[in-house]
Parts: sequence; C-alpha cells; structure tokens
Amino acid sequence: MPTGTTPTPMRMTLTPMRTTQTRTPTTQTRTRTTQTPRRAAQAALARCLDPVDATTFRSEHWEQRPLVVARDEPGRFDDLLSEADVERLVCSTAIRYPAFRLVREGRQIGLGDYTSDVSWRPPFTAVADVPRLLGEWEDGATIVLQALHVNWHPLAVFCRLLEDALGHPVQANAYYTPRGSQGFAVHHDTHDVLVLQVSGEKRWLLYEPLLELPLKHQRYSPQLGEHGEPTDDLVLEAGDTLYLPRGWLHQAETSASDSLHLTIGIAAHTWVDAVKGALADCEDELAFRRGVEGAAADGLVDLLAEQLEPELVERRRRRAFVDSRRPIREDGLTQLRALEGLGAETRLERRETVIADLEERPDGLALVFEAKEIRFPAQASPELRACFESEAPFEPAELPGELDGEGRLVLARRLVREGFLRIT
Ligand SMILES: [Mn+2]
Repeated sequence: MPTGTTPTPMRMTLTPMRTTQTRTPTTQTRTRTTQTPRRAAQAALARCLDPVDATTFRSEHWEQRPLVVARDEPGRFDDLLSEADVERLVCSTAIRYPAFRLVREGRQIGLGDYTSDVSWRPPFTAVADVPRLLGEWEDGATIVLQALHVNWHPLAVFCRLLEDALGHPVQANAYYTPRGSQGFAVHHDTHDVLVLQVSGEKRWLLYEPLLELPLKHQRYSPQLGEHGEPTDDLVLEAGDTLYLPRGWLHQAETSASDSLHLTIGIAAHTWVDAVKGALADCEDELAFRRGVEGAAADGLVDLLAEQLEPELVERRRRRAFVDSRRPIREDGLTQLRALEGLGAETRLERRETVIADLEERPDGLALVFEAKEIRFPAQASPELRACFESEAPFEPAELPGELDGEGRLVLARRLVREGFLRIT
C-alpha cells in the first residue's frame, strides 16, 4: 500500500480543483457509475417493510395495492420521533407555522386560534401559543408536524436512506391525534405513503381510488364521486406499517388512545415527468423550434421517441434526483475544525446521507451530488473511486493509486470540505 512517506516512481501531486454549480447538459457524459443503494439504505427500507422484502413490495404493492404489516412492536420507531419529542417540539421550542399546524376532521384550524407573533425586530410570526394549542388538542385537534425530513435530524437521515433505497424523493410529516377523534375526512394523497405507527393506535378505512395514480396537482375533491365500500378496515398499532399507493382513498380515527404516526411520502418520477424532460431536450432540434403555421408535425414524434430511449430517461431522472438532494451536515462546524488536523492516518468515512454519482469525463472524473459537480484530474481517479466505493472507514494512506502523500491530503481535504467524506 503506497503511502505519502514511501517514494514511488510515479509520484503525482494533486492540484486544487474547480467546482461548478451549474452544469453543461448530460450529453457530455460518456459513462457513469451510479452507486447501488448502500447497506444502511437497504436496512432503513427493511425497517419499514419487514418481514416483506423489498422485491415483493415493488412487484406486488408499489403503485398497485396497499400493504399492511402488523408487528405489535411498541418502540420500533421511537428513535425517529417519539411522543416525548413531539411534546418537546410543540411545547418548548417556540415552533412556528408551517413547521406545524392543527387540523380537525379534515379542516384547517385558523392560525390565529393557536399561534401568535412574538415581539422582536423583526417579529417572530406564527409562533405556537402553547396554552391555546393544548386546548385545541384536548378538543380533538390533530397536531401535524411538517417537513420533518428538513426540520428533525433523525428523520432527515432516515428519509435520505429511504431515498437511496427507493430512488425517489422522500419527505416526512407526523400526526399526533388525541383519543376519540378524526384528523382527516376521506381523501387521497398525491404521493405514495408509508405510514409508520409510532405509539397508540389508529383505525384506518381504505377505499379503491376514484382517480388512479393522481399527479401532484390532481388533489382530492368530492367532485371525483362517491367512494365504494371500504376494502380494508384495520387498526394500526405501535410498530405497524401501512403502505398506501397514491390515489387510494382513506380516512383515519382514534379510539381510546392518543395516536402518533409518521407519514413518509414518496414522490414517484412519472412518465409525464419523463416526457417533459425529453421534450425539453427536443429544443435542440430545429424542427421543434419552427412555428406551427403551415407545417406538419412530420418527424417530430420520431425525434421525441429518440429522446425517450430508456437510458436517456433514466439518466435525466437520476440527475434531477441527485442534484436536488439537500446537504445534511449535522457536524459541519466540528468537521471544519477537525480538518486542521487531517493527516495520512486520519480515519475518514463516506457520509451515509450523500447520494452521489461518479461520472467519466474526457479529462478525469466528476463527482456529482447535491447540485454540485466536482471535477478531478485523471491521475486522482483510483483514489477518488476508492473513496466513492468505500463501505467502511479508511485512511488517506490506505487509498490505492499513485498520488503522493500531499496529493492524497488535498483530495481528502476537498472531499471533507464539500461534505462527501467526514472525519470520524
Ligand atoms: Mn392522507
């Protein structure tokens, strides 16, 4: 294993590299290396589905029919967001709308009924007014915590791992419903959901869709018609999972116990998205830029079909997905300081929350993640590839390749600073 202190005939020094924030079209890509989901990602999905395996879930339930997994396992999801966490967030962090809101039987409760502004310059607006909020909850209001994949670190990590496993954007809300009440009337959601029952229990009634696989703007409306008889009438208990494809109608109510569940929303990439992406790339074709007067649509369908080749569709989907993941840097300040002591034997690891691709370019490799593309010269390829593929902690000195000691540190420092690696 070459190290920085062992001279080799092909010592190379890595010079600092450029990051571009906006990039040229993907047509420059020659080949790509897409990371297969990592072990932690598979484990996060298994935590939702167990004992049903991911393959069965995809082939028999995804976009098709609900899945109910009863486990009778209180505490299974407590580390993601417990009742105690909800109480702390709601009662003692001066939480503000829209990080939370209250609903009762499907209707929003006016913000003025449970929030107030705190005088400051500028004012803190829509802050939880805890005594009034408690009164609403006692009267049957459901407390909804929103965008927890952004606001609550344990769920930020969990959702990111699920994104890695599923290949789709994932978000999380929580619903804390007091006993003896209904949070929402019959409706459908426009994304697929995994409901994870954290504590207490909730009765769910499920009905066949009135509009199958609705798009984001095709929200539920009573004008869609009358729903039929419930296909399922079930009680979710702590530790249970319910998967609902988008479009399936549902309503839920509590009985004798308060209920806390997480709703993990999964945003599928549809053919509408794929065709829109393909059409955007048709803008390079003169035939598509002509005015429609007097011209026939001859040949346009063939040009569009070329852009819908499976490989191109998958490349666009993956690129949009990888680009739009937010950085998760819970230890960002510590890492900046730890960088000062980075050496050949510093333990490093790949951040489990980074979803990245490594793409070949004419002059080296590009590491793509979180809306960044970082280019590396060809001589750093073996070292970079090893960092990219690492499943366990490693030291710069252990990396394969011909970079000298300083070159390895330049590479490691850059990857830590960009949030791809972290110092353990
Ligand atoms: Mn719903």
